[in-house]
This record gives sequence, C-alpha cells and structure tokens, in this order.
Amino acid sequence: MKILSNSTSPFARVARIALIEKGVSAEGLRMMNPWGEDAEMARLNPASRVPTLELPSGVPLTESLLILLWLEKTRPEPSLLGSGADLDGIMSKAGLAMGVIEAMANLVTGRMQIDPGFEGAKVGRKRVGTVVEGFRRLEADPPAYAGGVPDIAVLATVVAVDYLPLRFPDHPWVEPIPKLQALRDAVSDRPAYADTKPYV
Ligand SMILES: N[C@@H](CCC(=O)N[C@@H](CS)C(=O)NCC(=O)O)C(=O)O
Repeated sequence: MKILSNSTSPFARVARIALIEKGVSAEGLRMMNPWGEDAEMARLNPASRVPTLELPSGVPLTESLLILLWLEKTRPEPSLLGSGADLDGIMSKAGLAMGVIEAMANLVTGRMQIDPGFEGAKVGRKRVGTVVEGFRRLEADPPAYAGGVPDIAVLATVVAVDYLPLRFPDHPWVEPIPKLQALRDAVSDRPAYADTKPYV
C-alpha cells in the first residue's frame, strides 16, 4: 500500500496511527509536500492533500476519517471505536478533537499560504476561539484511557495535543492542558504514536 504523508500533518498522522494500530505495514510510506507539484499525488488525489493512500488494487483513498472507516470495515480488530460501552461519548469527543485539529490546520494554512496576519483576521480569530474552547472542554473531561489500543477520541486528542506546541509555541492564547498531556504520555510509547511523532 502506498501512503503519501507529511511529517507535520495532523490528518496524515491520524490515518498513519490508525494504519499501524490495525497492523498495516508502512512499507509504502512517502513523505512529500502537498503544496508542491507532484505527479503521483496529482494522479491519485486532485485535492493534493495528505493523507492519500493507494491500495494495491490501484484505488486511491483520501480523507483521514474515511481511511479510518475503511480500516474498521476491512480490519475490525482491534477496533478504534472502543468496546461499544460509550460509543456516543467517544464519537463526541473525537469530533471535538477533530474540530480543534481542523481549526489549527486552518490557522497554519492561513498564515503560511495566505497572509502572515491571518490569525488576527475575522476567520482566524474564530479558529483560535475553536482551538481554545475545544481544548478547554477536552481538558475538563478528557477521553478515558485504561490501556490497550486507544480509541478514536484518544487518538485524535493526542494528535491535537502534539500539534499544538509544534505550530503554536508560546502563542499567548495557549492554555495549560496537564490532563491532556498526561493522556498523551500514557500512549506515547506505543509504536503507532512514537513512530509518527510530528516534526518540522
Ligand atoms: N479533511 C482532510 C484534510 C487533509 C488536509 O487538509 N491535509 C493538509 C495537510 S495538514 C494538506 O494536505 N494540505 C494541502 C492543501 O490543502 O492543499 C483529511 O481529513 O484528510
């Protein structure tokens, strides 16, 4: 399986963690810049975004959560949706964390590709509000983790927690998140997390 990824992308990391937890080998992993010209990317995904996968059949798969959905269907065990005991809560917190990831990625794209002052513009301020409030809610009631394969709420939250200092070091609106950092520390030695740690 071919995987087009990037060392910073939180979306690509969500998909890569899911693939590794499901036991899919990262053999075909290629790090690339989705903002550059790339013939393989252009062939597989007109949106030119990571993650983009190419199945052995040649079929392209895109969108981090659709890749996770495909994995759940094709390799149900271990499930990334938890035991089924609190599916509503898990999905709700996963959505909260994905919203935070989306807002942070949007801020980064805005300041790097559109305007360095993007964060201060109306839409940028809305995204900052999403990140601050999203982390506040997750910190107030973190996803539960009692060992084993982390569910999607833990996975997405940990990806968000690691992305924050990478892209927003010392930003004035960043608030302490000790409980979420402890959650991150609880899973950070798992190969799926350690091997996909983001770097610039
Ligand atoms: N909704 C997509 C978002 C993917 C995404 O935006 N990836 C970014 C990297 S963080 C990218 O490739 N950006 C290039 C672009 O937007 O042209 C997903 O969940 O996979």
